[in-house]
Amino acid sequence: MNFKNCVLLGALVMSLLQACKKDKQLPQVTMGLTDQQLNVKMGELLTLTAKSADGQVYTQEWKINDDVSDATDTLKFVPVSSGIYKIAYTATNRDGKFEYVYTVNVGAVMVEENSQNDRYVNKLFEYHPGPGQFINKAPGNFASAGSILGKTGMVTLGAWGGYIVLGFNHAVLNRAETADLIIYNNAFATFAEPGIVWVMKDENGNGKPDDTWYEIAGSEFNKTGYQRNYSVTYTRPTPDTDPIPWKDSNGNTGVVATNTFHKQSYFPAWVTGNTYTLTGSLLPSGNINRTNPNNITSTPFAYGYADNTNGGDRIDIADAVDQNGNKVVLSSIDFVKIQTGIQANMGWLGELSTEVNGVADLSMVP
Ligand SMILES: [Ca+2]
Ligand SMILES: [Ca+2]
Ligand SMILES: [Ca+2]
Ligand SMILES: [Ca+2]
Repeated sequence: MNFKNCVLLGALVMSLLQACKKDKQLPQVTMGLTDQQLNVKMGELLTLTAKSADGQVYTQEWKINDDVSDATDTLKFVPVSSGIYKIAYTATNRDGKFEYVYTVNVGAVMVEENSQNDRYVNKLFEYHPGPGQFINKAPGNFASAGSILGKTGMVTLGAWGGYIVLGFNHAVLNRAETADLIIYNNAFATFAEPGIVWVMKDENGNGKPDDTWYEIAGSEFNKTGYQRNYSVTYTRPTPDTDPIPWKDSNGNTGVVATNTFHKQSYFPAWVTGNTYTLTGSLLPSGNINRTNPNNITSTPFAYGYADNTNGGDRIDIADAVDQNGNKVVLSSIDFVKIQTGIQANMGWLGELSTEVNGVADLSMVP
C-alpha cells in the first residue's frame, strides 16, 4: 500500500468511527433522588429509584459498599449499623454506562448525657438480631434497641448470632480483681439464654467501634461444644411467616421454629436480601434440659455471659481474649457487643434468644 492509499484508508476509518459515535446512545436515566449526600437513621427505610428517561432497555445494578445488592430500578435499604455507606447505581447498554453514586451517612443513636444516666451505655451503633418470635415488633425492633440507652429497657437479640453494639460516654476501667460491667437481663433460675459479651477499646480515639473486639471468655470457653469463628446463614422463608431455615459453617441445617403466639414474620423486615449471615462464637448447649417437652429448661452457666444470671451478669474485663483465644490486658473499654450464643428451640417459649435489659459501668452503680 502506498502512502496516498494509506491516508485515504485512514480517513475512511475515521469517518466510519465518527458515524458510529453519532449513533452511540448511553442509558438515559432519571434518578428519584438527585441529592448525592443523604442522611438516614439506623433502622429507617431508604428507597432509591432510577427510571429510564427514553424508554430504552439497559441492565441495572445497585451496589452497597461494592457488594451487589439489586438489579432492578429500585433499591430498598435499611441500615442496621451506623457509618458511611457508598451506594452506586449503574445502567449499562452496549454503548456504555451511566453511573450515579450516593454517600449515605447513618449516625449512631444517642441519648443526652446527664449525671443520672452516665452509668449506662448511651450510644447504639448496631442492631443486627437473628430471626425470632419478637422480631419486627417490641422487644425486637430498633425502638427496643434504643430503649436501653441511658436507662434500663429491653431488647431481644433473636436466635444465634444476633447482636447489638453499644457505647459508653466514658471509658470503663478494668478494675483489679473485680467485675467492671453489669448487664441486666430477664433470666430466671431455670431459663438462662446466654449471650456472649465482647468488649472494645477505642484505640484510635475516633469515638467509633472500628477497633478490635475481644471476647469475654466465660465459664464455657474452650469446653466441648464451644467454637470460635462459627457462622450461620438464615434464609428468608416463603411465605414469610414460615419457620426460618438456617445452615451453619459446619454444614448443619435447621429452622428457627415459629409458634402460635407470634404470627408476624420472624425474619427481620429490614434485611433486604434473601439471606444473611451472622458470625461469632458458639456456646455449648448442655445446660438445656428437654426431658419435659412442655417445660424445656436452661440452667445458667457459671459466669461470664449476658442473660444468664437472675438479677444481672457481672462481667470482668480481665476475662477478655483475642481472636486466638489468648488473654489480653485491657486497661479500659469503650464499647460492648452482646451476641446470642446458643442455637436452640425452647418449645412453646420460642427460640433461645438473649435479652438485654441494660448495660452499666459497675463502678458507678450505687
Ligand atoms: Ca476487672
Ligand atoms: Ca475507634
Ligand atoms: Ca429470649
Ligand atoms: Ca431471656
